[in-house]
Amino acid sequence: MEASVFDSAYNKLISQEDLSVDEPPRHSNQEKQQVSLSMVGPASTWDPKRVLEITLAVLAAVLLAVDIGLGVYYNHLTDEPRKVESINRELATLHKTYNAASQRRHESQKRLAEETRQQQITKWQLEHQTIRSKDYKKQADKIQLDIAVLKSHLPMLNEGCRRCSPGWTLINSACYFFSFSDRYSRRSWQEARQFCNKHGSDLVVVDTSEKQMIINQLINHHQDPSMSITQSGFWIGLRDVEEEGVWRWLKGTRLIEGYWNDGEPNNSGNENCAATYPRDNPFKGWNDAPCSYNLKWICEMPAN
Ligand code: MMA
Ligand code: CA
Repeated sequence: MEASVFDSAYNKLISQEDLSVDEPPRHSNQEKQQVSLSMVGPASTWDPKRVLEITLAVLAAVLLAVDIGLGVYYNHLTDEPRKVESINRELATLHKTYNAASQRRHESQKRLAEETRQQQITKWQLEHQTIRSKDYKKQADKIQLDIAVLKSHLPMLNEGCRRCSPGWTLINSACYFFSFSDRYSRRSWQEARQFCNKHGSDLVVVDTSEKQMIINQLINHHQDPSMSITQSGFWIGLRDVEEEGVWRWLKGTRLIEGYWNDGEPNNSGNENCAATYPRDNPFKGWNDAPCSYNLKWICEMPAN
């Protein structure tokens, strides 16, 4: 279209020339231009035809440049929607990619949170198990200790089973019977002695302080707090029946060292039989009591 604008301008010029010059058509176009220019201005050194030619050429070049420019601009304009479309498509793709990445990020975050939680639980579990294992270790140590103690008792138990009857206690190669159990009601000195004799033994002879200490310890341990002190004595094999104040063991040997309580023996009433009572001080365990009193008793026999 720019070309047509150019053509019309050119034709206008030509027609103007035609109006002003009426000459036969022996002139070329160049000649026509020169003629018209010579008629427009005063005489010049320039060839008017040539000037016109150059002017037209310049004009044509300018128009061509404008045309090209406009073409380029137009192309540019017509390109724009395509570019926009392509950008839109690219944008859509980017959007999709972004969304997908976002989704993956979100999922990763979720997994991370879950793993973090799992890790925390594992940590807590470990903590818990550590405490438990410490407890187990403590228990195991205690069991080990218990085993050691029980093992140390084993020879004694074996010896006890082997050398004393059930219910009898082995102390330094002798078997002792204490009528701790309620099955055995309290008895007089004589009845108590009969019980011992029936079991191949006799009332205990407490002829060493070691014996007195062990006996005191055992009867302290089995002491019935509800029982009055008068009833809490245990008959031993010691009497002063034959001669008042002369204390003899069962086989007649005289007492050398006694473990009497303060003020005893006092023969309060008629007290010819000796008993030992649970005391803090084992050396103050004995008292003389009436032989008819019902008390508990201790038998003794050599171990088998
Ligand atoms: C008291 C005390 C003794 C007496 C007995 C009799 C517990 O001791 O008086 O001398 O022989 O009682 O049970
Ligand atoms: Ca007494």
